[in-house]
Amino acid sequence: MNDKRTIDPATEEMLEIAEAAGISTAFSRAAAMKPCPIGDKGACCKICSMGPCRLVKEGQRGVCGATKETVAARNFARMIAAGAAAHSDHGRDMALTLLAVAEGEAPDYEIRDEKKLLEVAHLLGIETKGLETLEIAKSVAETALAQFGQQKGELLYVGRAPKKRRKIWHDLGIAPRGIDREVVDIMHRTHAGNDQWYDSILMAGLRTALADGWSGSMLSTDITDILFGSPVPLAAKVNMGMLSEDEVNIVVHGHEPTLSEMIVVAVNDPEMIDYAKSKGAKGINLTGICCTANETIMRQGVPTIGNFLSQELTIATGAIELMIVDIQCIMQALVPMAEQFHTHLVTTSPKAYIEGAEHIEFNEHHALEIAKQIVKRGIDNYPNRKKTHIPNVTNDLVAGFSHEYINYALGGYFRGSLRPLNDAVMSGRLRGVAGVVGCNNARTCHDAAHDYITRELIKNDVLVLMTGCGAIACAKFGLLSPEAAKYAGPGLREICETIGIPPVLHVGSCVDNARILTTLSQMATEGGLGEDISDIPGVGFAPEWMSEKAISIASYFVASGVYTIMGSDSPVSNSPIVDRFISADWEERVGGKLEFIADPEEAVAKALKHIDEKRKALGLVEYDPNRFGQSDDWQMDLVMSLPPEEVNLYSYAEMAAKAGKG
Ligand code: BF8
Repeated sequence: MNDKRTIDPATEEMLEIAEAAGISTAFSRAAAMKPCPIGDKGACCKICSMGPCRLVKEGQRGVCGATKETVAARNFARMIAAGAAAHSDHGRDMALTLLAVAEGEAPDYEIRDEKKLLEVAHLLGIETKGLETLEIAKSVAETALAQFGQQKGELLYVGRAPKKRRKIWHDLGIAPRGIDREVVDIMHRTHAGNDQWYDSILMAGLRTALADGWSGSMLSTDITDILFGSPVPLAAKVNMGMLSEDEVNIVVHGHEPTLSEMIVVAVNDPEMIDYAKSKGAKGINLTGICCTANETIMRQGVPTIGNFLSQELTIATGAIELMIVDIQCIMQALVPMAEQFHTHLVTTSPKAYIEGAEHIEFNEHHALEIAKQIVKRGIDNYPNRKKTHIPNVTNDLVAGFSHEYINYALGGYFRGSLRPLNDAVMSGRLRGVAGVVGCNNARTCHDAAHDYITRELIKNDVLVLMTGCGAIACAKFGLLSPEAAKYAGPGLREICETIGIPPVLHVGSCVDNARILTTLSQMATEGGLGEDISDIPGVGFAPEWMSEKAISIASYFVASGVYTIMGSDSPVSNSPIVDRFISADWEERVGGKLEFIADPEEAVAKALKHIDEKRKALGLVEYDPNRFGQSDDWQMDLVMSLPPEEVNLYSYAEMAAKAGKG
């Protein structure tokens, strides 16, 4: 669909500069190294030393006799387990931080959202009467931590799913028992000589994914909100133009807000700012990359300068004094890139060292002290800055749509409710809803599929919720600002203009996909759209996915009843039986299905068809793009009739003259 390597002008500009200087990037390395044609189809088994076995011929079996179905299913299930482990371990660390705060061992943090603390305590079945805030926090942290080690029964947050959905999970035996237990179950099950039926391997995979979505990630989001505040919409900026020419540029990259929130405090410390000035800078400019950026933009308005595939190229600006990383999605290539410039790279997590980077271990007990020590590294590096090239590219967005805020926006403070959202879908003002999430992938044009799919969805009156690098991608093209309502279909546009929201809502980081589950669950129980998530006219997309976390997310969406489309060819295509199993068979059992569709146009067509079929099954009116948008607002009607590129060209007087109102 797109021969370019990126549609982001800042990334394009920096890519040209890097290539002119002969610097290797993910883009050039992807071009130089084709993906393994055996591994990319799930045909390679390397779980024992008799292999690796490559099952490329019809009817071929591995040395142990494993079929291509077993091999493809094992590979896929292990991707789910790795993704679930990453998300959930992040959740565990959030719970440990909450415990440290409750026990007075993390003095630099506090409980910022007491209301959410009480809600979460209630959801976890904790009696709060007569307890002080920190006592409740301790109980919440301990109960959350116990969910990781729970051995039997089912996880408490399973109770947050609609009743019908829970019954499906119980009947199929896939209600998750314990977060760690489900990850270990997959690793054991897929060891050589164990579970050798693709069906049971993949159903266990769904149970593990559910442990991630409905517990590990959901607890992570909840506890993050308790500690750092539930996001509310705020105006912010995105892309590399937010780097500063005359301040110390410090970048936070990774995932855990425990670190980045403390860096925010450190860079605003007057002592630190004075220190920066003593080195010749005008101040300190903090920006973010990847999901740490999503966390800090939605709570603090810290600008985002890039997503996964532009991380290396931000360093090529020559303007970054310090890049601080914690966990996940951090390219090892940052080290050789930083060596070409003056950027100092600091790793901070005991789980994520990178050879060649300085390691300053972060812990919540001495958080601010360590954060200042790290920030000082950046300030000390400012005098080493040489020639810079900062692309003059920025865009505006509104970030911070927690599910609580979506409730509030639609129903008000006292009657926060998704009723208006359900009504809009029922009346056909909205055709449906979609979650568009996930990464960038060097095998496909950077940001292009996110942009295309999201534009097509909103044009067709589908409200889009976004997280992760996808949200950053669409923010770069203005789709996360209220002005983007002009790209929306007439029904969605009216809603956006009435409430003042963008047609694409930024709901957070990848862990925050749990917010989408919560919203869907609430829509299902609100009434009018069936009784289960699988009844809702909705779809999920991960158009440019690359990480194992994305496979876990997609699988928990499917297990929750959502038709989910991932970009790229199928990683299990070596077995048409397994390919069919994760689509048709999963749909028959759990109501959601997973398809890998590399062509974004085909993906959108299938998604809209699915939404229309769900509308029909619910007995809703057929979607008609001409039914809405005929308000008496002449300005709106006129703007609607203009091509998008002309919308901002006219003054009020010119508009009035055009409409005969002058
Ligand atoms: O967790 S979207 S590239 S940054 S995996 Fe990573 Fe993918 Fe970005 Fe966040 Ni999610």
